[in-house]
Amino acid sequence: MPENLFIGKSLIGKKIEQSTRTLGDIRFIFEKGDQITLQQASRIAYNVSSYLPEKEGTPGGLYFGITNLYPGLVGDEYFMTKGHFHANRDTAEFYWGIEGEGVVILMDEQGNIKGEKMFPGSLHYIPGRMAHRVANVSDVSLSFGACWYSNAGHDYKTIEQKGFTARLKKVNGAPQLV
Ligand code: PAN
Ligand code: ZN
Repeated sequence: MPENLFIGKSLIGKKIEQSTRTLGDIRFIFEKGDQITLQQASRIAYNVSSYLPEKEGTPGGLYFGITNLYPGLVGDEYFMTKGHFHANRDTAEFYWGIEGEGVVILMDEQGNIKGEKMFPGSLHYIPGRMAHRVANVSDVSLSFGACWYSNAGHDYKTIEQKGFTARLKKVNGAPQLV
């Protein structure tokens, strides 16, 4: 038997690491993040179950994770992940949709931005040098898989400072990058 199992949207095993982001942790990514109340701030926005079989930084090793992103809006912006560039800009990643519907937002270092619809079975190749984040545009939770290099590293700072060049908003009931 393998040490870990990947069943539906759950990653089960001995060495699975869990991390959680509350709305309060990620308030800065939203245009109207300062309107998040104390009560809302403790709500979980997403959690990530990861299998990290190599030491962080190992060249060529792989990591595997499942993100579960809850539905909701902050103002007219959908709940989304923080988003990042890989610190090691040359490293690519795969995302794939498992449950729910969302949008993968990809932005290059020049700020050119595009969205790809995510749904069960969708596969998204994220080339190196592309910042990536996912927004949940459905009213159920969105689960997606990810596979990235153990020497990718996460550069959250660039996004914290500059943000993405467009926001995924609910406009007349439908998602739109504005
Ligand atoms: C993913 C992300 C995960 C959470 O595993 O880390 O979806 O998003 P943030 O890291 O932007 O909060 C990944 O892209 N790893 O490289
Ligand atoms: Zn990544």
